[in-house]
Amino acid sequence: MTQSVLEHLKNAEGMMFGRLARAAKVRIGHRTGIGVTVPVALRDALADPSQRQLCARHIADLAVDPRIIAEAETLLRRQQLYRFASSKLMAHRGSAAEKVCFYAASRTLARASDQRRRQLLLDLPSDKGPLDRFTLSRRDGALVIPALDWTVIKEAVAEAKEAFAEGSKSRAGTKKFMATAKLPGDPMASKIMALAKHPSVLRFVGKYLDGLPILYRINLIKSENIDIEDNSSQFHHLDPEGIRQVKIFLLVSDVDDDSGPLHLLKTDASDEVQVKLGYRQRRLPDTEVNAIVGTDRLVKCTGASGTLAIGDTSRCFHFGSRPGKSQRYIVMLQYLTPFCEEFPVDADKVGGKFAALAKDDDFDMRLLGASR
Ligand SMILES: O=C(O)CCC(=O)C(=O)O
Ligand SMILES: [Fe+2]
Repeated sequence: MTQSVLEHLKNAEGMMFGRLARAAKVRIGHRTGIGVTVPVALRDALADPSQRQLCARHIADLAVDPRIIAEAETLLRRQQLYRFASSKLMAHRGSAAEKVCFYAASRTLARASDQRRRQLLLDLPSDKGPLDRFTLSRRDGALVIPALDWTVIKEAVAEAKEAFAEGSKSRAGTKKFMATAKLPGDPMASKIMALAKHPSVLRFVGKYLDGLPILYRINLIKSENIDIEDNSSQFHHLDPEGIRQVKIFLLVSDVDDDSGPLHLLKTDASDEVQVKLGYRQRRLPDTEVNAIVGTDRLVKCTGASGTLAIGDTSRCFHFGSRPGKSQRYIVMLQYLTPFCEEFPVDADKVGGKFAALAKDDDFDMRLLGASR
């Protein structure tokens, strides 16, 4: 056999082995004493001082409370991988420090995607839109932008009103106090999608998330505002998808004190609550939160139709849809980073509601989560 054929066979074998090994996770995983499989890539990365340094930089980037950073750095130094290697465990049971480690490790492992996403953000067409005038600050993580005189928003509101008029279906069994309506016909051609994908909106979200975000989900939500359901999002909570995300709530109807407005507790205050309670996923009564940080830094998301309420719902405690005199109609746009617990630490593909609809180009695939 010639040299090149041998080479070819060796490469093919290597690829095959890689694929098999990926399919049978255990073979490339390192099993810890408590039954969590840590990808070898992660174990190796954290054994390498330069990779650990990169992790530390990503942790610093998050600008979380110094007490959370200190705890995260200790976890990394001790390489207590089982504490943050499993995305499912992290999403539902992780502490702030563990989630910070998951994010930093995932971002370190996906360095190429990190760089590419930052570049794609810089390459966005520069057609400025009104959101270029605003910044979501890391200190607040919450912002209300009163109704702008912008066609893109007006058309999205009009489309949402039509969709709600066509009927909404109750999410029976799950959240009885909320119902959802469908995006019209071809979701990719909708006005709501045009808003969600507008360069000005992506730039705004991407500046906060450090790169082209993943547009993960769009929900048209009608809140009945009649009943209170125990242990629901009507009580203070953090969203489980990761340590950081951005949700944009477009108010379709006018929202005032009587229509169950969303309330967001700014990040600095929310961090204090997390530290004080050693918070892990659960719902908190107002009294517990108020006793720690009061209500000065609670942002009430009211406004006229067309208002944008924006929040990092993974960093900011929040609640909404409490009983009131009127119903609330909103469109929720959810943006994630590819380094959050919604996706395994070593995933190539990520996913999301629109992943299957992505065009065959790098930008669209990354934006819709078809690739990391
Ligand atoms: O405004 C609400 O009803 C709360 C919504 C919420 O918790 C969320 O979208 O994450
Ligand atoms: Fe939430």
